[in-house]
This record gives sequence, C-alpha cells and structure tokens, in this order.
Amino acid sequence: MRKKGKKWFGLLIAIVFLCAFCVPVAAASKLPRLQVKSTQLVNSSGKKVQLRGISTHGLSWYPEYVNQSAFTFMKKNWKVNAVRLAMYTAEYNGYCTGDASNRRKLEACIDNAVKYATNAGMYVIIDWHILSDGNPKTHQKASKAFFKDMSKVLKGYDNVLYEICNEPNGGTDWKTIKSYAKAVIPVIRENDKDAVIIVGTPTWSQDVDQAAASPISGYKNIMYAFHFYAGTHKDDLRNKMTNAIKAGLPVFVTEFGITDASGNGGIDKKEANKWIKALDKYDVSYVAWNVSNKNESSAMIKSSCTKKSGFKRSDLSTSGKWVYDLLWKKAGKN
Ligand code: IDC
Repeated sequence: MRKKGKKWFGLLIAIVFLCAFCVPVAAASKLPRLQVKSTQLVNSSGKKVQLRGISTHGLSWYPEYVNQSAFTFMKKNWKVNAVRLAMYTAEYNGYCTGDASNRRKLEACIDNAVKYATNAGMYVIIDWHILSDGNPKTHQKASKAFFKDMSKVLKGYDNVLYEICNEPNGGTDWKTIKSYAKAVIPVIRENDKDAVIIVGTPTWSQDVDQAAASPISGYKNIMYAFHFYAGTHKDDLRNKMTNAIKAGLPVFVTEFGITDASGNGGIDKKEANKWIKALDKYDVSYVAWNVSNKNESSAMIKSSCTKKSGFKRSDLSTSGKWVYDLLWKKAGKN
C-alpha cells in the first residue's frame, strides 16, 4: 500500500513538472530580428525588408478580430507580413481611462495577439495609440509601466516592434515628444536591447521634418512614425516625408488610409497610388488602417459581413479590396 502510494506520488510530481513546462506558449518567432540601417529596416544579414501590414481597429472596440484563424488568414490570404495592435489610451475603454479590469483585458488581448502573430509568422507592432490625449506626456507614467511589463514578458519574441505614441497632436512639439521618448525608450531597452522602437511625430505623426532636424541620439534601432490619408494628404505632405528620408531619417508608415483623414468619406485611389510609389522608392514599411467591419470607408470589411476570419474578396469594402490588391501585387517581394 505504502509502495503504491509512493508510485502515485511520483507520477503526480511528474505530471506537475510536465505541465509547468508545457504551458501552451507560442514557439519563439522564427522571423529574423529586424534592425535599422541608415533609413531602412534590414534583416540580420543586412538585406532590406519592407513590412507591409494592417492595423487592428481599437483593441477594446473590435477584439473579435484578434483570433488565431484571422491572423493566419491575413498572413496567407492577404499577404501581410505585419500586424499592428492599436491600443487606444483614451478613447472607448482606453488603457488609461478604463478601470483595472479593462487594463488586464487589453494586456491579455495583446499577449494573445502576439502569440497568434508569431504562430502565423508575422511581425507585430504594439501601438500605444494616443489620440484625443494629444500629448504623450499626459500618460507617461502609465506608458512606462506598460512598456516595462510588455518588454519583460515579450523579450524572447524577435518579431515584436514597439510604437510608443501613435499620433501626438494639439500643438505638442517635437521637444516634448523627444523628452517622452527619452523616458520610455530606456525602459524597453532594459529588457530588450535591440527591438525596433517607433516614435510618433508632431501633428498626427506628419511632421517628420522636425524629427529629421533633431533625431533622438544615443539609441540604435529607432524609427519615426509618419501617417497619411490619401483623401486628404497630397504632394506637400509627401514631399515632407521624402525630404525627411533624404535627410537620413528612418521613417515607418505605421498607419495610412486611402480615405480622408477622418477614416471615412471619399476614397482617392489616384493619390493612394502616388503614395505607394513614393513608399516603394524608399522601401518604407507601411500598415493600412483598419481591420474591422465598422461602417466607415477605411474599414477593410463590409459592415454587412459578420465573419471573424475567412473573408472572401466580396466581403471586403472598397478600400479593403484596394489594400488586398496592393498586398497581392507586392507578395513575395521581400
Ligand atoms: C478613427 C477610427 C474611428 C474612431 C476614431 C476615434 O477609424 O472609427 O471613431 O478613430 O477617434 C488616425 C488615428 C486613428 C483614426 C484614424 C481615422 O490614428 O485612430 O481612427 N486616423 O480618423 N489618424 C489619422 C486618421
């Protein structure tokens, strides 16, 4: 009897031991860690890489599109190699305006999303999506705590990039953004020496000229966000972008749309094509806004479609189809 008990005890210990090491975590990313060389992203052998991705809508707004099947589908059928996780800080159950349980929910959502993206073989951008809270300093303390935790938990994931402030606005100047960046970057660097960190720029991430005039020094693998909406933004903004790149600034278009800047309204395909031509010329990485079926023209999915994955071309909105065709055209080109 005693002997039998011992046997069972041994078995129990073995099971506990096995379980502890078999927690279903995603396999470490097989994607090469990206670095910034001159104005571009490159892989570990120095070859240029252009990320072409899509952004979620707000993670609190549309968490239902964060599922393994959708992420695998986007990689295989939409030909994206990156997904951006837009976590609003202020709007609609934002991370900084909701309660603690909302924060835990968003953290779990990001955790899952990173695993899904990793399993699907995609890069993933964690976006601290400031918007109505136009000055990133407003929630600097929360941002530091968030990125400290995230970079600690995700340190083994070579496919993670950090975007530390979506779109500073409301007159927030570059000096202020720089001071915020200098507070947040070291927190990430403490856990992750190499991950690419993308910093937003003044006026809804449009004034890359200001960043080019005074880039952040002392850290490698830093990029600068630039956003455009083809229905609103034309040659003058495009020139601002190309001039900043020519001046040596590593620019990443972490958000763009072919609608107007409200995310709704008219679509301008002619202007959108001009933008893509300019991005391709400089191998700028870009991410389209947004994966949802919201009744707005920038949403990729028709509002009548309630699927959460497995979308047919006919389930896509006009801008969804445009983005789809673009991604297919580029598929396979690094
Ligand atoms: C928009 C969404 C819309 C939502 C709104 C919240 O498309 O459904 O109601 O935010 O204020 C941005 C922002 C991005 C905006 C998008 C379109 O980064 O959050 O999304 N946009 O307005 N910058 C320029 C355009």
